[in-house]
Amino acid sequence: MLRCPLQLVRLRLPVRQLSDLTTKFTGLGSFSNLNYDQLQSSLRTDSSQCEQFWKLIGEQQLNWMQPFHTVSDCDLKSAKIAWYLGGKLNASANCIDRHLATRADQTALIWEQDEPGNQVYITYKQLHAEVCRIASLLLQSGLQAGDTAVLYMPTGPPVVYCMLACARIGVAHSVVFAGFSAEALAARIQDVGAKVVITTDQAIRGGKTVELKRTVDAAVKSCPMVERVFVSTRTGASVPMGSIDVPLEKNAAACSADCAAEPMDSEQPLFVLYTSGSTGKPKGLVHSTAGYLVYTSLTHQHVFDYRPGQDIFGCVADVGWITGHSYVVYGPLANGGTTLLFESTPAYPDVGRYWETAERLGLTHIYLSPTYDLSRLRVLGCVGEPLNHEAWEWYHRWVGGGHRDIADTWWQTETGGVCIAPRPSAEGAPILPAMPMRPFYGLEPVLMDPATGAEVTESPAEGHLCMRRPWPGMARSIWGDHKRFAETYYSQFPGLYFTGDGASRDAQGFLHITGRVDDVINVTGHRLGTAEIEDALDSHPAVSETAVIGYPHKLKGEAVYAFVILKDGVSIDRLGDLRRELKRRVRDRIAAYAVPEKLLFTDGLPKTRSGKIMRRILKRIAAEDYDSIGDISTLADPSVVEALKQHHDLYQ
Ligand code: 6R9
Repeated sequence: MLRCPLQLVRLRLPVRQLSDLTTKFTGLGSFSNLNYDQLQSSLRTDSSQCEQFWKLIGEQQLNWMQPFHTVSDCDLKSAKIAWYLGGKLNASANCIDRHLATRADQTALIWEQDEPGNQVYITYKQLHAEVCRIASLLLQSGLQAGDTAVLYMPTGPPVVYCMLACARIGVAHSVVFAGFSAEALAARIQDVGAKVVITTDQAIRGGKTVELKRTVDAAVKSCPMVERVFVSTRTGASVPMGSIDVPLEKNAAACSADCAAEPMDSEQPLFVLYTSGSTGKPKGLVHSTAGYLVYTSLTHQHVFDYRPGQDIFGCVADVGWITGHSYVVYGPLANGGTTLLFESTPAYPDVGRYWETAERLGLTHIYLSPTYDLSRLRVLGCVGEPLNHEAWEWYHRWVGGGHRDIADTWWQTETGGVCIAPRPSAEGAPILPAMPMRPFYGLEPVLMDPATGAEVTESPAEGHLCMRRPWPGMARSIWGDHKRFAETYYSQFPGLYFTGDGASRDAQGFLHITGRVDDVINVTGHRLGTAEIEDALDSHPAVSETAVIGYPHKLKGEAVYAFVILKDGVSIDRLGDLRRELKRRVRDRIAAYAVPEKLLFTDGLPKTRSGKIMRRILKRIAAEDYDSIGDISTLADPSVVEALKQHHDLYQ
């Protein structure tokens, strides 16, 4: 396990030092000569300046088929968000066609296959042809603007072709992470009403094959709206092909490599992406065409100081998550960049994979979730400080050679792109360890006191993180449920977007994220709602009640702990089997990463007299932080706590 850091000492990643960079805008009217602090204060104090700023940015970032007449029409009190009204554009043309005059032969995609050393380079010209062929095929199959298609595919060129092909003809894509079970996939296909599903015969990850087509077959059995399943070839293994199944590449090859990019309204949904919330049903967040593309391209450029034509951007996220959408596909390609498609895992064939890949491909940027590095850090025994701080030091020292910038970026599926990050910064301003620090241009984070509902204005302070001003990249709705959208994000603190995270602000005003304040947990960077897992467990006939929490885990960041009360009369002899059955149920209903690491059978849960489960107490028990359990006298039955502690200790 010591191998990885020792290798790293020898590595010389060509990551550019950013301290000399200027973050000033060029050609942006009166904003051109302002540095970060000046620009932020002018945008914060003057709404018309903000409007003017986003107008110039909108005009500058994208190619418009018809110019917009209204910059924004937002009212956060009523969850109304709209940008660049009257404008028409096409996301696929902005990511491909507009670069062809100058970048036709530049590499757009580098596909880093599962087996190291098999990288494939795809130019903008090739990307254009492949996207057009698939778009033509989708049109032939009867898809039209306004429809939705579900993509259940591994990270690789075909999924990018399909995303951009959908965008080209005005079809909203909904990429479902290829680790989700058939049931979870079916629920998403049904919710979004997809007529078309695109998948892959098999995926290859970490040396193992994953049966994607078979999972789709199981899912579409309960999805009568699906008329066509396109199957892309990755391994070429023979997979069952039914009457609605069509091989993707074979049929696309016969289609035209020229397919017009349709002019779409700015607010036309570009994609729907499902994410977990604090209730059981995943939310399909809807992102727009214009605002999303403006924001992801701008943040990609400024947060990472990306220089097209020179830099190779290595975001190792799976395309099935928002990070993959914004910083593998849309941001880098809108900027005419070269972007990495990483098919493998951080630990295959060994834990040095990221760094070996970075060196072999000459990446200038690497963007990843720190969980895995945290694990190595702990194996190295560098414990003793708060986790985030350690991870930062680790990167800084081993990866950054002690002098390269590390950008801790905070954002969410809902925010579309990075909202808080050390860059852009006032020139020469330091980057502090382990905090995202500064809001992006035009954003105004505020801390709210959950008890009083009032803004916390002093510093240093802690509170619930909200955003006061709208920005173009924010989600527009939850697919099919705008009421839920308004209630989830815009009702707790009227007039503000509520993130669901807690944050602290230091004396200098820099922000640090303290974690979720709702029932969402983060397992190896995958977002999960505890209620989703509870629903899966509760569906078992032997289960009476469950409570699921997240607890700190040295490899996964957080892991799932399920407390389970069985129905009366369940034989104690069945406990071993039940434990297996319950884990299996979570795997089948959601995904392998959602399976509880710990599952404790208990006779009672700590509840208030009104019947509310005190999750705070369960979290303390899971973390064995018994001293801070606090006052339990308000519980309906305080003796439950002692019993749970004993059970937990025995279970270890
Ligand atoms: C992009 C993405 C969002 C949740 C978010 C927060 C956590 C994201 C973070 C961070 C601490 C950071 N999160 N960035 N926590 N520091 N820099 O991850 O989107 O999957 O929707 O997750 O992730 O809790 O609310 P998503």
